[in-house]
Amino acid sequence: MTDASSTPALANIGVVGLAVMGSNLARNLASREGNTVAVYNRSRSKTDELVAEHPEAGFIPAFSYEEFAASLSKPRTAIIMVKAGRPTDAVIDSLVEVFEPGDIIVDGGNAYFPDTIRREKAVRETGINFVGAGISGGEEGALTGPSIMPGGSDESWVTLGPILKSIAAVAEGEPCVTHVGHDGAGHFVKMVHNGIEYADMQLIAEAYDLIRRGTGKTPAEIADVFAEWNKGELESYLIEITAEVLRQVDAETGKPLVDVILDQAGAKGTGAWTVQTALALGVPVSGIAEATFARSLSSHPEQRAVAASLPGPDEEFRVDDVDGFIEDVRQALFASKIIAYSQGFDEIRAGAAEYNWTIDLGAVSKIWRAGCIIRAQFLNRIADAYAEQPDLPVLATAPYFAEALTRGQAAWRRVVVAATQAGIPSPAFSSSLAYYDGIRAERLPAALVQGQRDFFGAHTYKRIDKEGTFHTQWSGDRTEIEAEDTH
Ligand code: NBP
Repeated sequence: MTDASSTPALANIGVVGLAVMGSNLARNLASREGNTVAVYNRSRSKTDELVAEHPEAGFIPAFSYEEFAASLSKPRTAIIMVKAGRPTDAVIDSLVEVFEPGDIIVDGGNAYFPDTIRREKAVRETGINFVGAGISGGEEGALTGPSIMPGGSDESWVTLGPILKSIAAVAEGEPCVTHVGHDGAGHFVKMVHNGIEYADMQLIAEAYDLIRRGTGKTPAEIADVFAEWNKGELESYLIEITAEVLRQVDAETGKPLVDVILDQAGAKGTGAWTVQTALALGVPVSGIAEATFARSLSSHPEQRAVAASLPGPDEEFRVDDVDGFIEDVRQALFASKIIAYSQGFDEIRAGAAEYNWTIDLGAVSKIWRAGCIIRAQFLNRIADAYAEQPDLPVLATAPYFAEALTRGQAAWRRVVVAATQAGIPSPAFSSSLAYYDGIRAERLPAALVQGQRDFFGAHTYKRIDKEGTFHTQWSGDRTEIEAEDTH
């Protein structure tokens, strides 16, 4: 007979790294039925604090990697929540020492997906499963329910799936987690999520700027506009918090807070990763790129100070029809948002093809409906579009989005024209419109670019009227020859 009191309880899940994200995730895990959570942190004080402050969680504290491994039931499953980069590698190396084949190591930090591919490959050789999981929703999401994007093997998903489902946000009864794909797929999708977030935020900021400068409305009045928009097709967390930010008054000066915040936007790098990856994959994510560049432009005060002397339009920008202009901006925002998401999903599709991942784009849109920063009703329409046609080549052409673009394109053009004439920068609005016009164009001036390339580099071209690859002998008699396409 076993004496239960002398058998130490084992945890079904462990968390390594108990700074704000890890401790909140550990508390979230402990609050769900069926979970017992082992916790470990490099410096003991964080572990002691967490355990003392949350006796209700029933944490099993560990003070060495050996103790941590011994406190976990098999297959051992541990989520790492430490600083991305070297600290993550250090923790993985330590866990590999004490774990056994079949155990599961999850990196829940913000890793760059090529690192995750590398780590998965190395850890797999030991027989241990390695899962890179994108976790979105910040501190609050970690505690109450994030959107989770795990990669890794099918085997690890069997054990990990129910645990992650127990802590994820819930949208319309469905947990916001899915097995995105193998090795780095989860962190790849999380990266693109963040890129889309950059575009969404920049588009909202441009809408605010145009309304403010075109109508003279105060930030608090514009907050009302956003609150109203949040009742319609633009309904989303980002629109909701925008209204809150615009309504906020600075206690010290009595001014709108937005007017006393320095206009230099920061970035932690995931937008840049999304754009760099898109460039490598040859996917035009112009909305995300412009949003990322807009943050960079804002953050060069020394350049902005000297460039401030350059001229703009002479006349002050004021619209006659305030309500009509605001509705135009709303339509332009929705149309540009459709393009940003369409481009983001295009990148995920291209990434899946490049790295041999099977990614269900509809499932990805569904797990973004709650818990993460870009959560919105709109994502249901994306899920519908991929349910209808899983191999949809351009998301923006799905019936719901095509109808919205048809309805909104005239307003979108008016807004971009007005912004251009008024000298108000709207890089995300205008680049999204340029993408829209580019992708729908029957014929592009790319033909001329091919001619130029053939002229200076003999890069060859194809013809519209016959098969084959051709080169014109530009320096000689300018005859065309059929060429081997070796460039
Ligand atoms: P931090 O990113 O600030 O990392 C601090 C943690 O890393 C501490 O537990 C620290 O231990 C541990 N650590 C370091 Br630093 N070097 C270590 C090493 N060599 N070995 C073992 N542990 C080490 O924590 P955070 O802000 O809670 O973020 C955790 C992860 O979550 C990061 O990857 C971050 O990018 C990501 N994150 C995501 C979101 C989101 O919204 N999804 C938000 C914020 C953060 P110590 O106490 O001994 O120094």
